[in-house]
Amino acid sequence: MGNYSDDVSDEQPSRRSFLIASGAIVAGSAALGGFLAEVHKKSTSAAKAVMRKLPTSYSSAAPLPSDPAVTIDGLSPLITPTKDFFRIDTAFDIPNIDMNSWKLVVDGMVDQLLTFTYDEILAMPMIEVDCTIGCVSNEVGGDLVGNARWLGVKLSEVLAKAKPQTNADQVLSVSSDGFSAGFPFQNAFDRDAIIAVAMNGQPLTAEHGYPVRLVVPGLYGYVSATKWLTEITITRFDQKKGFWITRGWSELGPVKTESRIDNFKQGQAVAAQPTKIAGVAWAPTRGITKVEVRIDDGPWQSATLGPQINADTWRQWWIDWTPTSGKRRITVRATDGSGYTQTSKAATVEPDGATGWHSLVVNVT
Ligand SMILES: Nc1nc2c(c(=O)[nH]1)N[C@H]1C(S)=C(S)[C@@H](COP(=O)(O)O)O[C@H]1N2
Ligand SMILES: [Mo]
Repeated sequence: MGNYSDDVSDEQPSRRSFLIASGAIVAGSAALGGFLAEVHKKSTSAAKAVMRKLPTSYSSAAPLPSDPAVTIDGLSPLITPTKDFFRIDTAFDIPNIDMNSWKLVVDGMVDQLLTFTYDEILAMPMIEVDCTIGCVSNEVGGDLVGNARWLGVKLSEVLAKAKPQTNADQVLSVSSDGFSAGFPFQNAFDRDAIIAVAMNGQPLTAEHGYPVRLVVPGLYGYVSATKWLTEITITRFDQKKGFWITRGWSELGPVKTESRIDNFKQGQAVAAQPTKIAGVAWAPTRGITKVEVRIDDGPWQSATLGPQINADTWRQWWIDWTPTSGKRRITVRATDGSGYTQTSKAATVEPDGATGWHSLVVNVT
């Protein structure tokens, strides 16, 4: 069993964040379809969160292994600090939630309609889930992905209480600001999907969905990770569609197998002396079994793999490298637990996630 501090501050998010407006969920400089509006803004209207005490008794995840990033410069940490965790949503202003009236409703094709207050949710049995979540708009090599330790109520237990009807095939989650995301009904039961109340040992920040959000391992955020959650509707794909589905994105959003070079940037100057190439790879629900690195058109070399917390989390990797002078291309590819190796074939983020190898050229002098 784990423990949380009772003394939770109500610090407000103030860092610059990615905010995405009408059109396409894409961050970075790439515009998609010509109707992208990307906004960087300072959050000012975050809910003055009513920070309740988190449960002190729950089913803990295993202790975290020691983090190789401590000794490898530029490698992503095993757990992404909340302040560094990417943010993607359609909200110009973080919903200002009145905790006196906030409720979570489970409705739709259920025999038993359910309603929960925040305190009622906090009183339910909870599990800790280590899980990498990612955005479908993440370009190859991009940073719209992060790994966190979440705490929440098992979605399967809540849904079971609602007595879903057998012809339902979709769980559609809705937020206080009208965003919605739907995924196959069975995915509420075949993985550790949770109604999350905490991230990295603290109540969710306003930016990341306070008071509660969904976390569903293996599914992109746009079909699953609803923040500022207010309603879970049991329905059918042929009856209701999530926010992005009517805007050209794929109905199903399983996270693709990805790998990324963390410690070198395109065009970077590199000294011709022994160093390491390092990064992360992820294939939530399948896990990472192999990462290979290639210099120029040389042979693929197996990288050392860092600890795998579980199959839902990313895995760090690194390999020794003694660069020789000139322009050197570094390429990485990962293989997941199903035996699938990332394809070299490049696909755009729309409609269901980018493919291709992360590859960049550095200038060795
Ligand atoms: N209410 C709400 N929840 C949302 C979204 C949104 O626009 N509104 N975007 C989703 C998308 S596309 C992603 S990738 C994740 C990102 O979660 P994060 O901002 O906590 O990293 O949130 C999901 N949940
Ligand atoms: Mo996303």
